[in-house]
Order: sequence, then structure tokens, then C-alpha cells
Amino acid sequence: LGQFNWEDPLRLDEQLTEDERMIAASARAYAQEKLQPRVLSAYENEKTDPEIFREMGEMGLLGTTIPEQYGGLGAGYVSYGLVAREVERVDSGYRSMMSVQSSLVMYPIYAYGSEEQRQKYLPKLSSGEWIGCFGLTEPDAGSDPAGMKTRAEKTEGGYRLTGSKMWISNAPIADVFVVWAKSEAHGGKIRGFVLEKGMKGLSAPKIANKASLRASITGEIVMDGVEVGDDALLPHVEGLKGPFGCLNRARYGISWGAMGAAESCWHAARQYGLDRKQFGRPLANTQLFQLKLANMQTEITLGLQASLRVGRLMDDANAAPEMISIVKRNNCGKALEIARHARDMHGGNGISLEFGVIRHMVNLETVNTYEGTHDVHALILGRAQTGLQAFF
Ligand code: TGC
Ligand code: FAD
Repeated sequence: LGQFNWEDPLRLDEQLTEDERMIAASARAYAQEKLQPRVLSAYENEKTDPEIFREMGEMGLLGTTIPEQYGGLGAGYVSYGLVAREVERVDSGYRSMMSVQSSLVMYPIYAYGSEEQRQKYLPKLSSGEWIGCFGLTEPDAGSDPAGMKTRAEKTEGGYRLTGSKMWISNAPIADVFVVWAKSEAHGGKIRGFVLEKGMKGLSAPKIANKASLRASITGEIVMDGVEVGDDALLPHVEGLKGPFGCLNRARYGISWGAMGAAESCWHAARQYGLDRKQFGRPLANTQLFQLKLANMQTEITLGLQASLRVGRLMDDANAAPEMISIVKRNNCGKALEIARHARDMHGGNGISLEFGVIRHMVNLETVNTYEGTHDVHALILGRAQTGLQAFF
């Protein structure tokens, strides 16, 4: 008979390669030793330390899937997912910083950029010397990015960008801005542009007083007639499939990350139940407590296994976007539910930031919303099985 390890019931670990195990172990060591000790203060004070990008870069955690010639790690999507899981075990905000840089900034420059753009930006983004952000969402275009108003007008030798982006991770501290705009010169099609901090007319004010994801800075991007050269255009993609190609990768990473946050809540609830006695026995010695732990263990195990499957298909360039919708939607929704239960199982202590579970719970509200809300992914899956478009 096989062994049963309660922490890894279906033995995910033995399905990984030696390299993947090593990358996960080094991400875990970094996250636990360097991020865990500062998360409480970062969250309480709503402070993002830009130094974290440099540290992550040094550890090879930025651009995991980007080839080594551009400073990346040249590893696969399973490795990228494992990194997301370890970083989000500490905090969804830290994972957000990492995944925006890797999937939403480095990936489009690598996949859609010119060789000059790759050489100019990728090494500095992978070392963390430069911080990147991704501007798709606008005040009036969230779930429906096709409704964006930002436009690029052709000028002699370049473009003039006008518009504003909302809810943009990393924006106030970003050096590099990948933004999406409707380009008049391309028949109104959506095109990607790479802007740089300091350009005239470009600003990125911070959005303050977030109750969620407080360790990750968020801002607007305001483009007031920003003039760029022709070389700012990402030449190799047009239409919504540009930003969606990036989102496929980030959403997949989030499916692992959310499970990392859920594991943290599950382990905390189990330990709390073993330590805390009421009615003369440990809380973990009650049926209701064990039922909740069994549910957490089951959902996390199935969620991780599903992400691993999608990751293997991504490494074979054989994953469909709908598969990613399944794991993004399921894992975020389940993680949020697990965090809410873990909060409840901690009783009054559960509302204290000292115990971590309420921070994960509140963070996961964002994770469930960004990169396609839980319901938007349901509509993507509904359309794929009925052939009927229910967005409008
Ligand atoms: P639709 O007609 O479905 O598609 C338009 C074009 O895009 C192509 N496409 C995709 N391509 C690649 N991968 C995908 N997943 C794709 N989905 C669609 C499609 O083939 C088509 O191409 P073409 O050549 O025929 O024109 O578009 P729609 O306008 O009906 O879209 C509907 C919907 C709801 C699916 C879509 O707009 C959507 O997913 N909305 C959610 C928006 C979203 O996810 N925003 C994320 C913003 S970034 C963010 O949140 C970062 S947080 C990061 C962090 O901090 O970690
Ligand atoms: P809306 O689209 O207005 O949705 C509101 C509600 O209506 C949701 O419940 C939604 O499910 C529902 N809904 C929408 N359409 C339909 C429909 N057709 N049928 C049924 N229900 C529907 N964006 C970026 O571009 N870059 C970033 O880096 C980034 N970082 C973010 C960081 C944070 C902390 C947050 C909170 C958001 C971030 N976002 C970013 C934006 C994020 O992707 C959007 O918030 C998200 O896509 C939802 O858009 P919205 O907020 O406009 O909500």
C-alpha cells in the first residue's frame, strides 16, 4: 500500500522534475526567510518595498519562462506556477508584483516585441532593476476591455497616446509601462506600446486606502498626449489577443498562487485546532472542525493537480484558454472559501492580522476579481459549451 502524506495527499511532489523541485525549494526559502518577516508591516502600512523586485531578480524569480539569453530562467510553466504558489503562500500582493513583471510585462515584450525592445528591456526587468506594469483596465472598461477609450494617434515618426488606466499593479513605482490603446493608424485595432517613466504627459498616481492587497502598490496611469517614437509600438501583435495572450499566462500562475494562499490558511487552521482547547478537548477533536479540514485538503489537492495538468499542457504549447479559465476560476473561488472558513475556525483571533488568515481572505477578494472575475470566467466557459455569447 502507498504512503499517505496529509500535506501532499496525491503526491504532487513526486510528479515534478528534479529542476522543478529545486526551483520550488529556492522560491520557498526566499519567500519564508525574506518575505514572511516583512509582510505584516507592509500590509499594515500599505508599503511596497521596490527592493523586493531586486531580490526576486537575484533569486531568478522574475521571467521564469523567458529564455536565458534575455536574463530569464528558461524554465517551464510548471516551474512558474510553483514559484507563484510559494510567493502567494506568504501574500497575494507579493505574488501580484512577481506575476505582473513576469507574465504581463516581460512576456509581451518577449513575444510581441522587436529584437531591440527585447534587448533593451528584458535583462533589466529580469534583474528587477526596472519595475514594470501592465495597463489594460480603464475606469469605464474592466470586464469589457474592448470598450477602452485610450487612443494612439499617429504623428510624424511616432504616436501620441491619450487616456487613462485604472487599478494598475506596480504603476506608481514602475519604470516600464506596457499599455494597450486603440490605434487610429491600424484601423482602430488595439495595439501595445511600451512607455517609460518620465515621459512628458505620463503620470501614475497611487490609489490609496485599499483594504485588500495592501502589500502591492496599485495606481492609475494617466496619459495626457504622451509622445513616443515608432519604436514604442509592440510590432508583432494586434487586437485583443495581444493582452489576452499575456493574461493566459498570468491567470494560469494565479491558479497556483491562490492555492498557495489557501494552503497557508488550511495549515494555520489545522494547527490552531490542535492547539486550542474548548469544552475540554482540542477544537480539532470535533467533527465539524475535521469536516472543514477535510474539505480544505480535498479542494487544494484537486486544485493543485488541475493546475499541474494545465501547466504540463502549457509546456507542450497545447493548453486552451478555457482550461485556464477553469483553474483560475475554481482555484480563486475555492481559496477564498477556504480562507473564510479558516478565519471562522480561528474564532476572535481570526480577525487579528497577527494570525494571517484574514489578510489572505481579504487579499483573495482581489485575486477572485482581477484577471477576469469569477463570473466572467463562468461566461467564458458557458460560451465554450453552448456556443452562445452571454456577455451582452
Ligand atoms: P472575444 O470576442 O472573446 O475575443 C476577442 C479577440 O481576442 C481573442 N481572445 C483570446 N486570445 C488569446 N487568449 C485568450 N484567452 C483569448 N480570449 C479572447 C479572440 O480569439 C479574439 O481574437 P480575434 O483575432 O478573433 O479578434 O472578446 P470579447 O470582447 O467578447 O471578450 C469577452 C471577455 C469577457 C472574455 C474578455 O473581455 C475578458 O476576459 N474579460 C476580462 C478582462 C480581464 O481579464 N482583465 C484583466 C486586466 S489585467 C489584470 O487584472 C492584472 S492583475 C495582475 C496582478 O496584479 O497579478
Ligand atoms: P466590472 O467589469 O465593472 O464588474 C463588476 C461586476 O459585474 C463583477 O461582479 C463582474 O463579474 C460583473 N459583470 C461584468 N460583466 C458582466 C456580464 N457581462 N454579465 C454578468 N456579470 C458581469 N487591471 C490591469 O489592467 N492591470 C493591472 O495590473 C491590474 N491590477 C489590479 C489590481 C487590483 C488590486 C485590482 C482590484 C484590480 C486590478 N486590475 C488590473 C483590474 C481588474 O482586472 C478589474 O478590476 C477586473 O477585470 C474587473 O473589472 P471592473 O473592476 O471594472 O469590474
